[in-house]
Amino acid sequence: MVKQPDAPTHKPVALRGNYAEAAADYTVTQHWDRYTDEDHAIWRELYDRQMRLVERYAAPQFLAGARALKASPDGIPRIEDTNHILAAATGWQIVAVPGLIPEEHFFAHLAQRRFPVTVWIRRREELDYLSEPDIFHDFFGHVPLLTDPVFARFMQAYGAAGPKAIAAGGLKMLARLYWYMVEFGLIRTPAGLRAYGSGILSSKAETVYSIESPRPHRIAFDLERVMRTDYLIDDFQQTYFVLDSFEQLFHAGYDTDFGPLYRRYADQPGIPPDVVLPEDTLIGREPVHSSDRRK
Ligand code: HBI
Ligand code: FE
Repeated sequence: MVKQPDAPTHKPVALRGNYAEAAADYTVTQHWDRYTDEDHAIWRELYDRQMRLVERYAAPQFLAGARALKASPDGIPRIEDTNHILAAATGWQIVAVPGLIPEEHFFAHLAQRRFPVTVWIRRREELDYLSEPDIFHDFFGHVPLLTDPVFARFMQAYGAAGPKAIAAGGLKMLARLYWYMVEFGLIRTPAGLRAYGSGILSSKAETVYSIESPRPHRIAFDLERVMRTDYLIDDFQQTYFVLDSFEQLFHAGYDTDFGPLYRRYADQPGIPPDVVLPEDTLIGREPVHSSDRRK
């Protein structure tokens, strides 16, 4: 028997969702009444253990958002129930999708302040890790920060940057920005380093690892550095980039013309994910005091 070749993209060969009933923009009906008792039990288990961890490890803006959403301790949330809270906070909406959707559609939703949330939930054997986003990752991990006005504006600007990146051959570089700053971002707070990335905060083990472990590099955010750095999709990150504030991320994303960056770096090999460069500013794990924030 021959070994199946690797998929040509970073996406799994076969996606799990049911795309047959999706509309042209890839949205679907959630069909909340079709979730089983086991589906809701898996949600509760994930929710309980993760809520306890984020109290200690998550950025205050994430926690505030999770509380404002009353993010469904009893079972899988109904997507429509959240939309009036999000709409009042930042004008965002969430829409149901079957799973990963093509980049151009993903960008179009974000640019219109709609966050695509996968409808299915992982199986019990996959409680700790799965390679595709499910509703726990998308809803618990991503939606709370959409209540933060500054982060929400960054997400919209990110979506709006998509078509130009595709046209300029810069998709890989733009995707790195999402990976490091939306999925795996850390932020400095007066109480110490905290996580806000959804890939971190929807994972029990990586929530602790990202903040406590001495192993990964933690490097002060620099837009160009992030957009040049390759990433690992199936292991804990070897490098996390650290923000001073969401304003810093918003301004980097919004005020920068990515065109020259794409032209300079799109055809160059990426910086390996475990490398520290001489110009990097390393961030320690100790609490940050306001007097030494910008050394
Ligand atoms: N689709 N549902 C969904 N969720 C994602 O996070 C996602 C996607 N499609 C494309 C994509 N992410 C990435 O390629 C972009 O961040 C670049
Ligand atoms: Fe995600």
